[in-house]
Amino acid sequence: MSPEGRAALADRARGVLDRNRRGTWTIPSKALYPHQWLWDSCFTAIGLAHHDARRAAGEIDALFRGQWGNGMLPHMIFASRIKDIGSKRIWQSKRHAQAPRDVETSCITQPPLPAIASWRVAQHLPVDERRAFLANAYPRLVAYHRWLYRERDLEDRGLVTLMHPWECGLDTTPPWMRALHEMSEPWWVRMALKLRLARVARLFRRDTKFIPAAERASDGDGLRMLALARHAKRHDFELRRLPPDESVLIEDLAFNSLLCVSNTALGQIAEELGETVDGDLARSIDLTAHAFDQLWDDDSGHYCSRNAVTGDLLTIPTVATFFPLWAGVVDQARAGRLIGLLGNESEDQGFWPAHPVPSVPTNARQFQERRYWKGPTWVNTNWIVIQGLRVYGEHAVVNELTERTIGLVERGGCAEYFSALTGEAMGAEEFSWTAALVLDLLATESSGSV
Ligand code: 9WN
Repeated sequence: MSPEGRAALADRARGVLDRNRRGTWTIPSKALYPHQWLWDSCFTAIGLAHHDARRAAGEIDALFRGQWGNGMLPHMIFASRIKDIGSKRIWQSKRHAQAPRDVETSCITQPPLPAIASWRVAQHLPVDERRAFLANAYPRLVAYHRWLYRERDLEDRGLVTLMHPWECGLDTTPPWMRALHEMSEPWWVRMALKLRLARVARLFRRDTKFIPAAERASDGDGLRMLALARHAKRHDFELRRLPPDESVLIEDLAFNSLLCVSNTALGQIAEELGETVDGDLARSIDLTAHAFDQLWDDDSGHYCSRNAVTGDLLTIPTVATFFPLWAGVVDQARAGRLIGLLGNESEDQGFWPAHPVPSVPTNARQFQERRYWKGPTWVNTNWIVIQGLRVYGEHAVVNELTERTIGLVERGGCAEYFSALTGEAMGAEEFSWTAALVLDLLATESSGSV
């Protein structure tokens, strides 16, 4: 792409982030996602940092509005002026003593990117502002990481357990959806599915009002996710209270990989501030760095999520298999197997179709070209894969994947996701993390620091 083409794309991306701005924070997209989401805001801040570091810092500070007294950062903070009663009713956060009083939030979390985003944003701030920003963020980040280990790693395995697929960010990813199918369903879900009433339930869904139903969670998956949220609510969203045999409890690969990267960022922030991460938190962080061995399936040559109750690996392949690379915890032999799945030379093209990297490999039985997290290519997951390839010095694949990702957005706009087969743009339009991460890719590429 020519320098003019790049500048024009950066302008378009900045335009999306400006239109999606809501005061101190940014919505993921106008019609479909009018609130603040945890990992979306982190991606947004990472991209914004190149152009407006103060706004990027404000984006992260705005996330702390939602922090619970126990340290949890919720996956959503609701915009006060938008009704969205259906969605708020799932949570009713103000019933919880630990929840903030002045904003409504969800009661579960999302991939723990805030320490990573804080560290990256800080690099772009003037020295005095940088220190003040990090000094404010640090205790909040420590409280969040402590909450993750205290409340979600009950057996000190170094792996955090999730109670709902909305926590993993890749919501309808096949391993989670299979686990959800295996759970016994409440009578109303069974009845709705049997009588094909799920279509009626669609009338109450927000997403299918804006996006074709074939590109979103299926009716069955949608109902089961709703039922699981209600189940978690009955147990106050507390892992220690959830009955293991009636719940879906997963040590999620994507989440734990990002936690591992985030732990490193937390350490960097501590060092800059002259602080030390110690005690239980330091011990847990060390356990996490060594826990990925348990998530490796040698037969398939993939990393997997694990059922936290049975210990079974969930072996359906997904893009998350590449995430541990970013954490730098993969030995050379395994890294070689994983990286061998990417690039023009790869023998197995499932993860390298015309528009890589699909959320599920195209040759897997579970691959669905158009459906949300069951096949399409997403810019945020490509960006994560690129970070991992950089750690392992794979410059050729980094450049190739960066070019292809930028190309998808140049042709299709800042869409939520893209067909891995045709590159067609799908999902929400003007999607913030697509815009922000393309800005980051363009900036990193032009600085030559691949
Ligand atoms: C539920 C906002 C969020 C993303 C998630 C994505 C989707 C929400 C939804 O949108 O999830 O949290 O309504 O489906 O799966 O990763 O953070 O963009």
